[in-house]
Amino acid sequence: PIIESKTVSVVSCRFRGGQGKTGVEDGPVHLLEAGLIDQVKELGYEVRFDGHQEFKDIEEDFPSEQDPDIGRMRRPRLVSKVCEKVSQVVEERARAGEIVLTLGGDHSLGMATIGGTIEAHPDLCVLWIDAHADINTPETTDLGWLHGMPVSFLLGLSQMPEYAWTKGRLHPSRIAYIGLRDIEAGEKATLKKHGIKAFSMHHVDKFGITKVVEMALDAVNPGRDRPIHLSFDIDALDPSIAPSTGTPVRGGLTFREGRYICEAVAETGRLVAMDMVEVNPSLTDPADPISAQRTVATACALIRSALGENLL
Ligand code: HAR
Ligand code: MN
Ligand code: MN
Ligand code: MN
Repeated sequence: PIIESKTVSVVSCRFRGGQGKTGVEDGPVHLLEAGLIDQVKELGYEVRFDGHQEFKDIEEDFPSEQDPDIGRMRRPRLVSKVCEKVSQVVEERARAGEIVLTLGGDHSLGMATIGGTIEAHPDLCVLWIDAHADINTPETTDLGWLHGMPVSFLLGLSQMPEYAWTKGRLHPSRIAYIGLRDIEAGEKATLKKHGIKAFSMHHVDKFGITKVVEMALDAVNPGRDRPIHLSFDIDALDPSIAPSTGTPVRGGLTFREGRYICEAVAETGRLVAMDMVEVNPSLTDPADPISAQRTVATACALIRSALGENLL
């Protein structure tokens, strides 16, 4: 493979506490059942997978009644504790020089994965592929779910004692979005205020995916020499290809556009970490009995692309 590291470290996070729907904790199980590990080995990597991450203790310590809302934030302590743990695991594996592949679980995990990766790779840049900006703060969040907020913690825009471990080390100039189409007013203001590069579906239509990826990389990684963390929320894709997800939004990326983004990252040879999140196999359309299978297959294909499949 083009990517330097020979080892992909799979961090499976069966966690749903950052949002309200059951089933997203089964995402990793279905990805593994679909043969993801063999698919990655097939590409020439060693794979390190030593079982699912264990959150039982934390979940017992913070059942809903012992984890009251803070402001509008729901299950704030549970999410913080789980993410702190995941962050330490990701950091350790990134420091070992492995490509860290985190399987979610919901996207609150993004604060953990990127928070961990940036400790090992301080000059990190991030591509956040999503229908949503996930940059709400405790002040701007409407529903209070943490999966809509991780970027604000990564950038240090949200600070609270319960989240003291989040160091806010990511500079706003080091993250770019692709795929946005469901952004709240408060989030839009935050993006503008900090000059964050955000490419919505409008930009994908206007410029094409090739140009959009080039502009995104030019913004966060002009010399193509910085390590890249690719945080992929499956809901960035159109619901016709990835229907089994908690907050689908019409008018998303096509299968090829999604794969193109991943291939372009692989081509840089600088991928150090990837997240695949918000796959919820329990959300199936009765009129479309293979919706979960299709979503899982799409997620596997995106991962293979980011690891260099089909690059000549
Ligand atoms: N913006 C909304 C919120 O903050 C919705 C976030 C939604 N879902 C995700 N994240 N899957 O990308 O609650
Ligand atoms: Mn199942
Ligand atoms: Mn997301
Ligand atoms: Mn999303």
